[in-house]
Amino acid sequence: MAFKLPDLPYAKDALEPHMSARTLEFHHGKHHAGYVDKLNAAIEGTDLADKSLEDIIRATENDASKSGVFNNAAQVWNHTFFWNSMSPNGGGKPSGDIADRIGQSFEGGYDGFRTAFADAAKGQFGSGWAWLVAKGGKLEIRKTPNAHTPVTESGVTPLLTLDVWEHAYYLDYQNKRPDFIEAYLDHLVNWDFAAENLAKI
Ligand code: MN3
Repeated sequence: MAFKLPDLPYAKDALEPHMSARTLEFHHGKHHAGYVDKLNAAIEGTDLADKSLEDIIRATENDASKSGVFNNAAQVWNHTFFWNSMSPNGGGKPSGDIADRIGQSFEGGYDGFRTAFADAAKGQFGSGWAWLVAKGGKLEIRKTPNAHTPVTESGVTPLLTLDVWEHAYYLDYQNKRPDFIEAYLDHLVNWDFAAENLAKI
């Protein structure tokens, strides 16, 4: 069964002015759609065709002969997770259980989290992703290059992500990745989604 491009969880202009409808037209409608199409073409007629997206990602991560499948499958997963990591009502500090966990996990509490997340997002050289993940009851930060994803890391549950490929911010912020990261943290980050992911563990 072929994978489908999921709808955005909000209108294309719902994240303006922090992320433009034009960015989402390209990023969701062209980039994410392209990963879905290439994944479907790559797995058609193979023994991966009836596997879940997560199983395809895990099965191909360390197989150089399947890097095309891995890259497209992981990018499909990462982008769907990224759209849900943002909300028109997002941004700012979390509350409730996730706020408590951040307080327990990062020196300096929310400010410590914010610095660590922004540093990971800024420090990812070239294309990649910054993540908030849960591991063994604590929250941690990850950065991953290109399509790589903590989905394959044992005992780790992704809670939030930020796409730091240039295609995520170039139309709105040009080369100013730090401004994009600030906008995500101040206005877009979806703590309700992070809380849902944490509650499923
Ligand atoms: Mn992207």
